[in-house]
Amino acid sequence: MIKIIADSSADKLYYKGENCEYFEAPLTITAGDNHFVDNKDLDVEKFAEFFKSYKGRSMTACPSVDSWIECFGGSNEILVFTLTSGISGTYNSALVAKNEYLQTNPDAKIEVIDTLSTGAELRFLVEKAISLAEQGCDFESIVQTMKEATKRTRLFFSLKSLHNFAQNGRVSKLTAQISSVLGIRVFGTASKEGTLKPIAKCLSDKIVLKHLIQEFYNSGFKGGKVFIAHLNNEKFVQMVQKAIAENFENVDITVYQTRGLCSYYVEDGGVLIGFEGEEIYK
Ligand code: X90
Repeated sequence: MIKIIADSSADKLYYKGENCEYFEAPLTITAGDNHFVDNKDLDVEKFAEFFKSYKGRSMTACPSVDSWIECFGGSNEILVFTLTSGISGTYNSALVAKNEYLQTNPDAKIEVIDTLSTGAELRFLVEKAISLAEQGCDFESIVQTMKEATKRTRLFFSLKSLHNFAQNGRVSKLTAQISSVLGIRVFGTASKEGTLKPIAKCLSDKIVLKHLIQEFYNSGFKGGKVFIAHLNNEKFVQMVQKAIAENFENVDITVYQTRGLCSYYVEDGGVLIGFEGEEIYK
């Protein structure tokens, strides 16, 4: 049984099939005395509601080494995807966990992939790896295919606030300023280096959509799976679904709500879009 593991920014929680099992190592969010663990027990609706009105300081922390090792347990073939090392210690903590696990399980094969992205792109990669495992591919070929896929997958976002990114020092002051204007949506992507890269400041959803579809073309998108994660923004998600269907054939779109960590960073109305293009990007 192959184990596929990601951090909780993949927003899938858990899966078990014929050939593989999937687990997530949770990140944590702290606001004053309130401590949230981004796992299945988190009430995401209450959590998001809490942060809508919370005015104090808050912070996040990457999964502990122990939480990774807990996910690894019981398997000798472990494929790990982490959110970008460009803005988080998550990849590093997974590497430390790998080395520790190997000391007690020297025969285990563990591959840790830094996706240089997060959210819906990470989810895309996880789903692809699961589907390869369920098709019966062996561990080595899944690792190979996934390393290649990671170069072509893309993430785009529309965010109405970068407040929590700025507060946690995960974007530059200059980038943070962009979103301080009310009503502005920051449209952007994960850069090649795995950092948050704004592309345009948009005054309406329609303008975001124009940029987004252009980026689908620029990435050489030729259909296939698309993952859309959002926090309370059905309206814009429907516009995106419609526009993708109008522009491309053979598209399979999965829409879902962000869970804890992603909800905290995208904030209310935030949307993440992940897919695989044809052009090598990373
Ligand atoms: O505490 C930690 O180590 C977590 C650090 C930040 C994690 C950010 C997750 C953001 C989720 C926002 C997507 C847009 C930004 C993409 C930049 C690569 C969703």
